[in-house]
Amino acid sequence: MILYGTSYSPFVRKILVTLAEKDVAFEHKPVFFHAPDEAFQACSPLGKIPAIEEDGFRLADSSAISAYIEAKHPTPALWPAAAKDRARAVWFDKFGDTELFPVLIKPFVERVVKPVMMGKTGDEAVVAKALTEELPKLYDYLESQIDGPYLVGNAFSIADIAIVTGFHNLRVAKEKVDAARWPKLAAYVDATLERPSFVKAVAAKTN
Ligand SMILES: N[C@@H](CCC(=O)N[C@@H](CS)C(=O)NCC(=O)O)C(=O)O
Repeated sequence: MILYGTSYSPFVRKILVTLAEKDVAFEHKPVFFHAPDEAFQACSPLGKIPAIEEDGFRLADSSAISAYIEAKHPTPALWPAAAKDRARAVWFDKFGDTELFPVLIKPFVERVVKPVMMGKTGDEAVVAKALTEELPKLYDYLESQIDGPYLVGNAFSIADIAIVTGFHNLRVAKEKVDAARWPKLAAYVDATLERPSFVKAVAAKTN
């Protein structure tokens, strides 16, 4: 399998963690989104990362790719089987991608992507608003959902991957969850980022 996408991307990191958890061999091509690479473009109709190719099969979107890898490499299971657990895993995957990511990524965009990668000035007002107004309600919700090491059932799952992936970018932007206000979330994020699969994914090539 070829995996396209820089490991800076939380969505690419979902797949890097998934492949590490399942010990699946792959070739990593750490392109940036919209890279003018024909083979990558053929895999990603919207130019987004991640995308994969395997034996001529091309697929984009971290959730779709996760479903494919799960079906091909079922052990260890990352998509729970029990009805309620499976449904909650879908919910957290979606929540992570569509609600948490767009806000969690703001400090990284303003403090790393713009100044370091684009030569532009980051906007600290955007960061402040994310940290003080937008993230707290999402953190309150997550704090209410954490009861043990895993978000869903008794095992590490796609729910944990999808929720925690963006917190690495927050760390790189020099911010952390306030452990005094959200103790369960802070401890859960730290412990999950220390999993060998996350450590390996974070060390993967950025370009
Ligand atoms: N739903 C997609 C989202 C992927 C995504 O938005 N990736 C970002 C990089 S972190 C991207 O490619 N952005 C370029 C764009 O939105 O045009 C997934 O789960 O893979």
